[in-house]
Amino acid sequence: MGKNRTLTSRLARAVLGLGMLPAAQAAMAVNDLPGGPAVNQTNLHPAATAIAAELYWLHNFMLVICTVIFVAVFGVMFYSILKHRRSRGAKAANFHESTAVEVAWTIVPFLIVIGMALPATKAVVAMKDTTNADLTIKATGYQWKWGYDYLNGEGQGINFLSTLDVAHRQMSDAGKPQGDDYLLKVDNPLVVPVDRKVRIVTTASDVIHAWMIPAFGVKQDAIPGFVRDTWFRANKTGDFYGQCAELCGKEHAYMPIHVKVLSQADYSAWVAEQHKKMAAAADDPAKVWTQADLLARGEKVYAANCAACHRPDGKGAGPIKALDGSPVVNDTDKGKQVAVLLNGLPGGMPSWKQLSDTEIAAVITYTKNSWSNHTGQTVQPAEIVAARK
Ligand code: HEC
Ligand SMILES: [Cu+2]
Repeated sequence: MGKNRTLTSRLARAVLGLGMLPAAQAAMAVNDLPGGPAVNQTNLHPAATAIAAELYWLHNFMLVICTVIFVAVFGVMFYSILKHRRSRGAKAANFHESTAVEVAWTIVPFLIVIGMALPATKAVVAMKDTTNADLTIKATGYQWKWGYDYLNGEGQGINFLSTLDVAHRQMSDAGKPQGDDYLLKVDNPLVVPVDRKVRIVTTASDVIHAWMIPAFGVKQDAIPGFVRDTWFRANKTGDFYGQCAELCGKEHAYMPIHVKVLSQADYSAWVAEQHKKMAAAADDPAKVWTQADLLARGEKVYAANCAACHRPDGKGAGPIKALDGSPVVNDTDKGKQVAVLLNGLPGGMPSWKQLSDTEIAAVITYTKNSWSNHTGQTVQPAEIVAARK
């Protein structure tokens, strides 16, 4: 046995020209990557969805049928060839127009095909049923990265690009692969909740790519100008990996897919964090806004924070001073109103310094250009930043 092994492995190495293999292997210990490829993996990935489990079962089922047919057909063939060879004086039997044989070789394959097609069709139909999804995410293939847009469900509005980790690209350039997730690590993984039906809508912006996660039993082409879809419902939390599965150019190997499956609570927390980040990014205080954009934003800020006291028409009531026609609001010195908003007033006007710079700039611009106020002035977030100091 031992001798056999060394012989075959030497043979394999000779055939593959990999005389250096043992040394290279010793240099970098690689382990299985949960949710990704395993060392010396020969079978399908362990399933993380019901569909993948079904595909795994179908694969084994077909393999068994094909093996049985293979053994039976070749068994009979070789037995006949050997047993009834001419040197032994065998005489060929004549089956010409044997109804029994013709019926048998029509019915038996028919039954086998039906027996394989029925469960396979059931699985394919289930794979194509993308209705009633809890979450819809658009995956866009780019040369060479993925873009994700959360279109529907919890997390709607989130979008980001998912690109191969730079360190991995450098390892590849240097020819020094390292780590179990080599060429599978991205900056922003796709995050989804466990036990929810996630519909992935695929498309591409340049050439054909394909979105594939083996553990989910999902592989769908992403075609420019077309929209395709697929779905999965992960039944366990964890990290799952795949790659672009359509040769899409010279960096095809560098656009991996990493899906992070979180518990519902963790997912909600992630969504809240993303929304906060997006709001902060949108409120970049260095951004210079057009007056129209400030007015539109300011109208919302006013309705949410000021209208309760100052009334939607800006007329105020009693001790709450009118903003419509207010000397402070209409003053050519914008700093006066900025100071009121940041510090409040003793007569019951609260300080609004908890609002973002953009929100304060927008609501001031709005009050300065609404109702009978026509100052034409705009206040940019940068002016609020300066006033806060
Ligand atoms: C809780 C009620 C309340 C809310 C909410 C409120 N204000 Fe006031 N605001 C007042 C009162 C009361 C005064 C008068 C205070 C004084 O004169 O001492 C005032 C005064 C002002 C003044 C000065 C007006 C002048 O002519 O002197 C401005 C400007 C102003 N508010 C803007 C805003 C804006 C913008 C918001 C929304 C971000 C807002 N206020 C929200 C109660 C409120
Ligand atoms: Cu691709």
